[in-house]
Amino acid sequence: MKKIIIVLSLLLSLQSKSQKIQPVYPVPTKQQLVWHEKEFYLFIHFGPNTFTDKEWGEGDERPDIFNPTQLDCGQWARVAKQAGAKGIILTTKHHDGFSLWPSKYSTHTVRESKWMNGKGNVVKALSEACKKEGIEMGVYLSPWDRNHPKYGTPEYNDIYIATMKELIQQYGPFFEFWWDGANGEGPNGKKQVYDFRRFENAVFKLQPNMIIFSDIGPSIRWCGNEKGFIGNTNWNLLDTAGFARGLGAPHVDTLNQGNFNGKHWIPAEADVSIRPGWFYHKEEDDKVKTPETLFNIYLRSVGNGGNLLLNVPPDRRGLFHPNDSAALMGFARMRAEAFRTDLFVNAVITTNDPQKKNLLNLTDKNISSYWAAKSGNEVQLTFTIPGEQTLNAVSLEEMIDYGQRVISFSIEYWHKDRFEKIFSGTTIGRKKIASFSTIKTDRIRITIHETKAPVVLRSVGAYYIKTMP
Ligand code: FUL
Repeated sequence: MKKIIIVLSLLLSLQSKSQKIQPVYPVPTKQQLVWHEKEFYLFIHFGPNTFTDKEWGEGDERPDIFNPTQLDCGQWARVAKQAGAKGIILTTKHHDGFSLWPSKYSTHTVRESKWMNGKGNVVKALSEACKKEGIEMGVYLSPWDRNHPKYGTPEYNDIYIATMKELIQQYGPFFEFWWDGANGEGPNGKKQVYDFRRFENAVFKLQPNMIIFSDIGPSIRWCGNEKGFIGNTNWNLLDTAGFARGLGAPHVDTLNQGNFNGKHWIPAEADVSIRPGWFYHKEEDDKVKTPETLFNIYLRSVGNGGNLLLNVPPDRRGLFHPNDSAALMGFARMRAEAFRTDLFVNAVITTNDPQKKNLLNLTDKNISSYWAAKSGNEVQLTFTIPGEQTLNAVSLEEMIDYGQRVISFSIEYWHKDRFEKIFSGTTIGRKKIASFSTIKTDRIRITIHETKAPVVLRSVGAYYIKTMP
């Protein structure tokens, strides 16, 4: 059996190679491709602000105020796993400079607090909990530090690098490293000139497969807002020439949509909090986003080809509040129900393209098989399903290994005696979930109007989402 599988996959790869797909550059790195498949993971903001009710601490908070009564990183990781999140990114140090592990390079850490008699270590506990649950961990380490006495001097850059090293070596590997864009004054009123080039080299040297987030990459970019909305048009490409991390980024609309002809593959990540604030505040207990709101965010982030980083802040006990956990579970149920039944699974697929082979790769649920058109624009794919079905969403995925190609497409459905348009779209990218008003039909036609090169699609599905926002 094993041999047959090996021969078959060899044949498949030979077949696809014989089609000689010319990549459209830039293309994602292997690491970025792995990142794209994660889709959804959690963010955790936790620290002195949780206890002072602030969003941005001043840096002069007494370490003793950090005193969770029932901290359990196991709960965070279990809930994340049950919610379908692929990992957790923790604010190991926010702008107030307090480190959630006993860093050698700071005197403002859990070690200086009374919590667990100064023996506690949140970073270590979370890294063990994530391993136990089989999810990944990432870290947010704020470059802006309102506590460190060296902040605002060139020496701080060395300290920041040493701190990253300490984190990665002791608690890594991490799937993602998060550089926040905020850059204000330190305790002495000075601002820091960050040496991001050195930071980047240091991280990649320590862990070459790391994904680094900042407003403009190098690996992934900010989506330009904190609402969780990535542009309906979303190019995974970005031009960064003339911009510098920490000193200025392209306009937020550009970050939201990418650059059509961008020089680098820097896809968008949508960071958003489940509550109005990033940190826990009791008075926001009844302002937790509903599963419906979260699902809408999912459609506008993952459904627009990026990843969703959803913040869930633990409370003063050091646990997720029941309202947040309930919303996460509701959100997971909605996703499971929405995408349980793919109405295209048994569809007969036809095309006007000369490439009539491999069409079933579009519905085989195998992300490494694909269908590559031979001709360029106005390529049509018609999906005929056995009997009429009710549906309101079509999901499309490009094989982005070969670059992002589709510029515009539309979806039509067979109504009475002809095709009628139900959706007009622009980019597809890694995933596009096109949603529209509910229709009944036995035929859907997708037309790729404009592409940079013949389209390469790996998946097309159709769904009826009962709770469409
Ligand atoms: C911003 C920060 O200033 C917020 O406090 C939060 O950490 C958010 C994710 O990024 O830039």
